[in-house]
Amino acid sequence: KKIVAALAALAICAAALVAPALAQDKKYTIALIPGLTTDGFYITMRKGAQAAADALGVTLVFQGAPDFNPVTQVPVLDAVIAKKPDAILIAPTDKVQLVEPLRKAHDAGIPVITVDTFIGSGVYQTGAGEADFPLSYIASDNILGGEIAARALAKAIGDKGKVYVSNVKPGISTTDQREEGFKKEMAANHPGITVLETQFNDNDANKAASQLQAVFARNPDLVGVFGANLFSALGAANGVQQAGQTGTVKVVAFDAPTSIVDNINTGLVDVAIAQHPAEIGYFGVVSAYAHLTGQSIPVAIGTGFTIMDKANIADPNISKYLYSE
Ligand code: T6T
Repeated sequence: KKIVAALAALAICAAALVAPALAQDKKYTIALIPGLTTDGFYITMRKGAQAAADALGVTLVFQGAPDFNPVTQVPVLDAVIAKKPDAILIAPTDKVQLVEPLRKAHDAGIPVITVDTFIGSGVYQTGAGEADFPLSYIASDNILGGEIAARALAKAIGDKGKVYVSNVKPGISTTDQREEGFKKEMAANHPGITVLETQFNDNDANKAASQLQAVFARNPDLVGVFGANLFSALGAANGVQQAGQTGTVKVVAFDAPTSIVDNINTGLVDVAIAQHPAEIGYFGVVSAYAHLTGQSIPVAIGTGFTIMDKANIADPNISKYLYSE
């Protein structure tokens, strides 16, 4: 009996010694679901996420839909949940429509962190509301981004005239907030500027270009446009060029694909507001890993902007924030 008891005690001690080592050696799998796969913003976010995954010995799975749409994103999310990753990082394509699909992950015990966009109000872990279950929100301050855009456009047009916002579609937290910040700043501090009705392009640059020309046809005194994300901005800029209004109709662009450099240098785009998507991806993976290994994590992490224009775009400390392709 004594021998059995001693052996059992030994086994418990051995297990205690081995268990922490096993926990540390566990290879975590973290899934990153972007808004869409073919967008320099999310491609750059993936790079940052991969850098953190490599540093931490985590397996990163990047899986997304080809367009920015809840109808195509939700099946991707379902497929990811079925594979039971240790954590999910996701840029939800709609504030409301992704709540229930993400709750499935939460109910299955998979921690959820949202990157770039949020669900519900974006204020998580409050115990209030139906969409506060994600652990953290890691993103740019998009209201501030809209305000920066408004100030840049106001400066470019001498603080007077007609402008409008080229936007994706209502319901996306980021682009809704950029429009909100833009309009708030214009209303508060730029009385000489009239903001015309927003044009929604469904993330289709060609549509944004046609809309620019239609708005210009109705308002030949149009002086500026704010493209509220990468495709809206590229499309609006193309529309300005096609209308033969380069330099006359000023363009402020959110996001910084490499093609923006030419557009800035030729004067088609006055200012581009680059986000720091690699930072978002990096801190997304670090936060998920911290949570999985028993650390507490911030409920929100804000990343910054780099404002690009003709005067600074050649500076490597600025151009390093251009997105990857
Ligand atoms: O502007 C980014 C992102 O922040 C937004 O949520 C959706 O559009 C982009 O991915 C750019 O295309």
